[in-house]
This record gives sequence, structure tokens and C-alpha cells, in this order.
Amino acid sequence: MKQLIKNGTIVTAEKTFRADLLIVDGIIAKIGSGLTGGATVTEIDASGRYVLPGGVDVHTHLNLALGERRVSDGFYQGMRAAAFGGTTTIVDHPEAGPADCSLFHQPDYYRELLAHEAVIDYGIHGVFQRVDSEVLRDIPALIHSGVSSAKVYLTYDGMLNDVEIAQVLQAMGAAQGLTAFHAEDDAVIRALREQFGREGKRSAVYHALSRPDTTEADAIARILELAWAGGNIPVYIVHLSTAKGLAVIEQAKARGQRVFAETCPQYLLLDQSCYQQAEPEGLKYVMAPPLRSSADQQALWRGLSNGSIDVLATDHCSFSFADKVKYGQADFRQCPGGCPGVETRLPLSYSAGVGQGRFSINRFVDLVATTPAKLMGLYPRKGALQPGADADIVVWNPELEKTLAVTTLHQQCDYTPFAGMQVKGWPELTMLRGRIIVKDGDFFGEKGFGEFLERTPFAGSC
Ligand code: DUC
Ligand code: ZN
Repeated sequence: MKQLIKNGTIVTAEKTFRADLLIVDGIIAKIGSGLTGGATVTEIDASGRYVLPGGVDVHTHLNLALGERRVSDGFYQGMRAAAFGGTTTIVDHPEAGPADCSLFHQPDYYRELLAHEAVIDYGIHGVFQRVDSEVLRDIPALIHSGVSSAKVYLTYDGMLNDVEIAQVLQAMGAAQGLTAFHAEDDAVIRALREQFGREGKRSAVYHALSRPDTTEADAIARILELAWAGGNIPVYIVHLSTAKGLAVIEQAKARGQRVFAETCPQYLLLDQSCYQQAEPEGLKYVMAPPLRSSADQQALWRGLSNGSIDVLATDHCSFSFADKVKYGQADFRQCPGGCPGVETRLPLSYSAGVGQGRFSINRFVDLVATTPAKLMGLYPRKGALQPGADADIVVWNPELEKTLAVTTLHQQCDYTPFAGMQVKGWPELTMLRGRIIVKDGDFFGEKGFGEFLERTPFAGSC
């Protein structure tokens, strides 16, 4: 099957140029001017539109379950929403599995769940919930099974201590795995949560106050020292939220350390004043790390534009507002943490990033598609517009304006933290491996068409 996207403006991480793009059997075959595909070609007119690689969101929790608390969308609805927002690949973070389960358990379990549900392509991260000889032994096999990254928590129940982190880093580095870190210092957070609980300070604002910015910066500093001491082992910091944490990363990068950082739209566009909203509204913003100050936001924008921050992902985690109120109204410590965002990532970051002159459209493509694909072992199959790449393509209308509202989004969540925000720029058409899955607000995806992506081991740099 042949398709030709005509008259569009192609945007890659490096350049912007007018050209046509020919797709043969789901793969990009040619990019050039005046292309024709013969009698059997289907043409898509992209005049006045940008032609972008499909978005790659490497931090989602589309099906997270923490005991009886479950996110509201699940894989099918979450992926459908992603497609509406121009994202064609996700790499999902599973929750911890049963006690003592092997390193393969959660990726295998997620693959089973996803096999018949997926409407976009997907990878799965591993998760370290304990460290022992079996876990360390299994790391190379995990990486070579296509799960080239795995996450370590420095807080929550499955957190690792420094000795365990050093062991994991050694084994991951040797196997060319990329270790992702949730960087929050548990001891301080635990102490503050207990103190606020004792003092009856249980509203949403105390969630933020119990996780000060130093907890992120200190945790990052600890991770980076361990990775450096281990021989500059590559690390990936998820959902960076603070200027202090960014400063630690910038110092490390300056000494040549292989550290990669991700942030998310909520940390760029929402601030801690959200917790002051009349109760229970503040619970919508209970997430870890919490929202920060406007000075932190400015620092993160600077980091995105100057290259200190490498990836824009979402940490999409759609616990409903109803459940946040049910569990968290009396005590923020019981509130399930997270917010939805997989559908709004591209429009928000394009509008606030490119639209407001903070970075170029090429940097936008780099942050939302190309660099995440490189880091997570998906490039150049994903995140690239070049011959041989999957034809995962977004036709982007830079003039389309929308006001974000829960009623018009497709995420199966009863709120969006970005309600009322105005965006200019929207994906009109989303294509996955040559197949149109969203066009002009209609969904044409099919359960089971999304494929598991065997990710390649980490190349060492990107
Ligand atoms: N933070 C959240 O708020 N929710 C899901 C996981 C995480 O790291
Ligand atoms: Zn997360």
C-alpha cells in the first residue's frame, strides 16, 4: 500500500523544509519534492500543515493499580487518548509486582495485558522492587529481551538503599541498560508526613510542603555520585520538577556525566498555588513530586531550551478526582498521586514552548519524539522522519486553537489539571505505521494493532 503526504512542511529535530513524503507498506520510503506514487497511491494534502514524527511519551502509567486504587483509563482508553494528542508510541512504567516476583514479572504481565488492547506501539520499562543475586543475575536477560530500561525509586515501599542502587547501576551499566530514577529523598518526606499527620495538617497543601525541593535535589545528587563513582554509568532522571535538582544535573553534565533528564507539562505550566484552591480542588494536583514555584518553572523552561533537560514526557497517571476525594479528602497521605496528560502533552508544549518563543519547532520535535526514542532504544524506527523509519506521522495544524476541557478530551478521567488553558496548534491527523488512527477528531484505531517494541540496549549517548 502506498500513501503520499503532499505539500506539507516536514519538521525533524534538525531541520524544517517543504517536501512530500512517500509511505510504502507502513514505512517511510522517500522524502523529497514533487514526489508521485503512481496510480495506486492515496494522497493526503498537508498544505499549510507541519508533518511531524509521531510523539513518543516514555513516561506513562496507563494501567497503574496500587492496591484497590486504580487509574481510570486503562491501556485501550489511554492509548486512544494518546493518539488523539499526536502520540504514537508510549513506554509504560508498571507498578511493583507481587512480593519476591522476578524482574521479568511486570514486563511479562504488562505484555499479556497489552497484547489485545494496544492501539499504538509500546515499550515497557522494568521496575526494581528489591535487589538480590537473582535480580542482578537477570538484568542482562531483561535488557536483551527488549526492556532496555528499568526504574529505581528512592521513596515509596519498593525503594532501594544506596548500596542496592550502586549494585543495580553496576549491573545495568554492564548490560547497557538505562536506569531511570524517581528522585525524592524518602527520609525527609517520611518525617514531614508523620509530623503533619500528628499535627492534623492533612489538606492537599501539606502534600507539597512534605516534599520540599531539597528532597529532589538531594536525591539526584546522591544518584549522580553513585553513578559517577561507578564509572560514569548512564542515568535517567524522571519528572524533574525543581531548579535545585536541575542545577545538580547541570553541574554533572558539565563534568561530562552521562545523565539525562525528563520533565513534564504539569511542572512547566502549573505551580504550587494550585494547592491553595478551595478544598477538595487541591487534591487534583496531588502528585509526586508536587507542583513547585514559578521560579522552578522558569528554570525548567530554560533547561528545555538550553539542552540541560532532554525529554518532555507526561507521567500520565489518571487517578480520578472522585477517587482522590474519596481516599484523600480527610488526609492527603491517602490520596492516590498523579494526573492525566498523555493527550495534552504535544498541544501544551507546542503552544507554550514554540508558540511563546521559548524554543524552536525542531527542539519541540526533539523533546517530544526524537531524543526520547534515542534514549529508550527506539530510534530510528521511532522519533524520526527518514526513509526506513516507521510511518508514525502527525499532521499538525499550527493555527487550530482550542480551550482544553475535560468534556472534549478523550482521556477517561473526570478532570484535566489543564482545564481552561488555551492552546494554538493541534494534531489533525495521526498515523501509526502508515495507518490513519485519528483524523479530524475521529478515531480509526484498532485494538491489537499496537505492537510491543523490542528496544535496543542503550547506546551510551544520544
Ligand atoms: N508519581 C505520581 O504522582 N504518580 C505515579 C507515580 C509517580 O511517580
Ligand atoms: Zn511515574
